[in-house]
Amino acid sequence: MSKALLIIDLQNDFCPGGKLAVPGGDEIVPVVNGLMDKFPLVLASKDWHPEDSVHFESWPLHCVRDTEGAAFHPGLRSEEIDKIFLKGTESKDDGYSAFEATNHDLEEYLKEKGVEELYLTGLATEYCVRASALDAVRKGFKVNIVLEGVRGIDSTDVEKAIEEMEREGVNFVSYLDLAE
Ligand code: VGL
Ligand code: ZN
Repeated sequence: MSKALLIIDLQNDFCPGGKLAVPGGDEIVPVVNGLMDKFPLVLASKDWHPEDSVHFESWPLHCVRDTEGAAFHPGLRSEEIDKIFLKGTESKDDGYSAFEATNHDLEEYLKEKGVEELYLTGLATEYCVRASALDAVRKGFKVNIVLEGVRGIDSTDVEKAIEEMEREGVNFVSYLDLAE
């Protein structure tokens, strides 16, 4: 059984100084970097919006495709990433889940690679991490979220999202359990 690390939207606009900053978003970079060598496959999603997206009726302008804000955090060892999945790419969709990527089909790709278990990290816990984790369990993958490797926007919403994900069968693990 193969495992993969999936890094959700660790992009400049979600880090302090960015257009839709997640508090402490950059603090997960060393955690994610430290996990990369423990997985045979390292995957990442990018929020990748067109400027005219309906998404910006609900959110400040962020992660516009091909802009600096949509680039990975400069501290991320992005050269270790095997494949990048672009989501939220259409004017009419939000694309919160990595399974909504349009440049590659994530589910198909994981099946091709024989991946049955995912370890999720990234931003933001109650939006794109949540949506990706719930999609993954519903598609039959075993899903673990690395607690130190995620950050959210609002602590009440994060708590609710964690309860919901636990109910749906998402497993929560500590970075320390994976470090040995
Ligand atoms: C996200 C809000 C808007 C996320 C993306 O990556 O969690 N959140 N777009
Ligand atoms: Zn977005």
